[in-house]
Amino acid sequence: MDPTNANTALASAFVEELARSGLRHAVVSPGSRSTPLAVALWRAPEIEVTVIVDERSAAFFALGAAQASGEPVALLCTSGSAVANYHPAICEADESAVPLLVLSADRPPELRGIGAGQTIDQIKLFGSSVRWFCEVGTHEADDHGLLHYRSVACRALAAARGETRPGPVHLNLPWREPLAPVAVAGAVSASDPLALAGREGRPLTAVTRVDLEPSPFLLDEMAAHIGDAIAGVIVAGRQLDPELREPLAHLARVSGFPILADPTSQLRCGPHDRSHVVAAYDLLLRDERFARSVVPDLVLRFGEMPTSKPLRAWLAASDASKIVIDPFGGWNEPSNRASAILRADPTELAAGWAARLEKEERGAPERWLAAEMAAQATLEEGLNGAEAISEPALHRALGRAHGDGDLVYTASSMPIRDQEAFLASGSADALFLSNRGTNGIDGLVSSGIGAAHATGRPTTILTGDLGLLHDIGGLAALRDVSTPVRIVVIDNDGGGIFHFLPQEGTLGGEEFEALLGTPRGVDTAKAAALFDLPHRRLESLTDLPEALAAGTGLIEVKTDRGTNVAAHRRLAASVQEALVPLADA
Ligand SMILES: Cc1ncc(C[n+]2csc(CCOP(=O)(O)OP(=O)(O)O)c2C)c(N)n1
Ligand SMILES: [Mg+2]
Repeated sequence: MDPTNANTALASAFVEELARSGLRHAVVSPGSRSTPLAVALWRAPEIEVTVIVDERSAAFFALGAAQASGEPVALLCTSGSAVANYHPAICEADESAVPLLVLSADRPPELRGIGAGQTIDQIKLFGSSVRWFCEVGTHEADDHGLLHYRSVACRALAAARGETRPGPVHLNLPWREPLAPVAVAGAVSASDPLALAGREGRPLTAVTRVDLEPSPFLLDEMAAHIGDAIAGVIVAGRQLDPELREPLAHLARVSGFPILADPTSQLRCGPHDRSHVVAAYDLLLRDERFARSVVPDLVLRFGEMPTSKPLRAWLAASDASKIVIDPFGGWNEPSNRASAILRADPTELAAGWAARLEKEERGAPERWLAAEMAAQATLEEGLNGAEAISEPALHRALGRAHGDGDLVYTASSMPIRDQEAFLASGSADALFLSNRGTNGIDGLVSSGIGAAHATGRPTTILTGDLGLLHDIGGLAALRDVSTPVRIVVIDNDGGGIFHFLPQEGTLGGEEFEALLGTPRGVDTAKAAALFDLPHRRLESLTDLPEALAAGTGLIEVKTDRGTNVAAHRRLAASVQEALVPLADA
């Protein structure tokens, strides 16, 4: 505790508790009102501080760091509109259950609402997006005040880590002058040792986690259902825990269920047994005959609902019993058709069910696996070695280029959809992340850089050109990051995704381009130059491994919005053709 004055005492006691509760990373934006906390964070040896000027980018950087590490990251900014810039990332953290601790400095109550400057109403600014809001208040550095700050720090981190759902927490902290650490004699009047120093080496109040171990009843009951199913499937959507791979692969093997694995489930790629992984489900389920031939009677979904529209429609159309495994207490069920949501640890469920079913191991899901093989062979033939760079071919090539330990952060819009449709299953032990809570195209550059920084993993960010433009200032954070961060800019000069929508046909070409296509002619080379970053333009997909190996920089990949839709349709049609012999068999 720093007794220089009341503010330093309260701020340092607060930060002491954060550090003792396990906080290791804070992202701070410059400002005066936040000085007591900024200095306390900066001086805490356990906490690494990253300084980012733009609060919107800072919040996305923290979001990426927290998502990739699974640990809460603190954000600190000054009062006023600065705080409001956190809002998009807070929405994403809420929807994606990412632990963030948002600390907004504020003016004290007597300076609010009177035109005192740089003051807005910060109370509950983020509405229902935060797990907990607390107006921490103004306090003396007495026993009561110091214990309050210590206690709020412990509680805030526990709430961010999840009780039971992780997410953002907002603490509003007003400070009176002096904001700088100037000495004020007699400012600390506390005498209780607990208020003055807390507990040596551990938090004032340690908080245990909610136990998610499944009951034997749940394991027995569901194992029986799984054993009874004749056409079950496992849907693996976005989730971050690589520990789920082995037990889920085991469950697939003994149950004879395929795993329809979104890349961000971490199940599509990795060193685990991928014998039951179906990567091409999006293309396969576009074929109505195939979709009808694999109507499921039981669906076990781990992680979020994948993006694929054909998958969603196929699931909605079936009468299967749909079981959602969602440990976090959210309502992760956009179809409104689930028959149960199981609140238990996913790895323990998968392992427990697999163990119970082991004795009656079933045959492999031949129809699915044959279709997967046919689809992958068709994609390989159509895309591997393709002369021209196309968006599907790029994702195929990226799949071959990702290495063990890599982190891949993929933008909403077409990159995440193409990755889902075209990335083949492979052995690379990479971590696939995205901001699919709100599907925003904002903050992607910052999120990816934050994730790289927090994990030290070589990182590949996949973004569209408008995605880059949206968070171009996020590139500034690269100056403090030593890990390689390759930013692949899929440059189709505008919003390629909109060409897949009915608006493309119903609006006139000019209107479509003005309102949706929105070509902005962003010159990736000049963007790189502004931040003094290496830039290279990819002329052939065979150069991709070399471009990635070159380390931090922007890799520009030019594609064409105009021909992209037709290329997608051609690939889907050739996959359907490849399925014809299977249907006849
Ligand atoms: C913050 C935010 N603003 C607007 C949108 C709507 N939107 C979805 S995709 C898209 C275009 C993205 O273009 P680009 O990043 O170049 O990717 P492409 O579609 O070309 O793959 C827009 C504006 C959004 N999802 N998020
Ligand atoms: Mg684009």
